[in-house]
Amino acid sequence: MKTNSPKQYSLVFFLMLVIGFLSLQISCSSDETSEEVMAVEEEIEAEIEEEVSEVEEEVAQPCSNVSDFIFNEKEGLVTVEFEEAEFSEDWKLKPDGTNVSGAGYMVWEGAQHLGEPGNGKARFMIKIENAGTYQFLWKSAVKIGDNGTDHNDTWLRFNDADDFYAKNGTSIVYPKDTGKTPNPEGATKDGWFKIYRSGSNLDFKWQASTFDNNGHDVFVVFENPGTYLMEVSARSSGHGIDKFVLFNTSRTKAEAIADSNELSKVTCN
Ligand SMILES: [Ca+2]
Repeated sequence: MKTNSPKQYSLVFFLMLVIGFLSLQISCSSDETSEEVMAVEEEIEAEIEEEVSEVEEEVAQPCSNVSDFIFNEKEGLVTVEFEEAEFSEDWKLKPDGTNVSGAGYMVWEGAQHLGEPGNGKARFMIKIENAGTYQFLWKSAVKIGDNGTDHNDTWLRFNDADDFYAKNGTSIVYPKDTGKTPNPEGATKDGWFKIYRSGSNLDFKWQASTFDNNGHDVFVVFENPGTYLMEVSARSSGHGIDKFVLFNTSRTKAEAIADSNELSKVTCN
């Protein structure tokens, strides 16, 4: 939350004194009509507002610690460079590749955790203004070997959202250990989905599926505006992740993954 600094308060107090003094001068002048007085007052108020907002910009501290970042949804879109989080040491930042954005991509180079989520965790705080159902997608690549079905997945969880599920047509599944059923085929545990990409083209592409051999799209429900936690944890080594988006189902996938989209505005926790 932004707080006003003593400098801001003293400036505002000073400006209030100025406007009070000027108002007094104006009201004492018998030559001015009341319309002119109001016009002058409005002008002074506008100048003060401008001055205050300039000071606010000046004193606003940029987020210096990546673990305090909050990514702000706007018009139904959340767009985040995956490397914009605090990662444990076995996640490596790689700047190579022509099909990536930002500082590069993150890839897990530690031991594989195929059945055990929660290792090598990274956290993203997401601030939602427009409540609703959002689809999740990330842009990822296979960076080890030449098989599109290995080294192609990472764990994902939204524990404090109102719902987290995957859907293919009329089939809806929930992560295991949430009390909700049915659950997908393949790895799922403690509220985590295994999120994979598939296909023989191993380069970065937008896909986030769960449920083995029956790709279900991944959705999160935020029933109220607020700040929510997205967690990622390591599964396959060699799975490189560049960027992710969450998009309100009122928006299209094409709109969500457009390269021209601005990154979500970052505020501090
Ligand atoms: Ca990136």
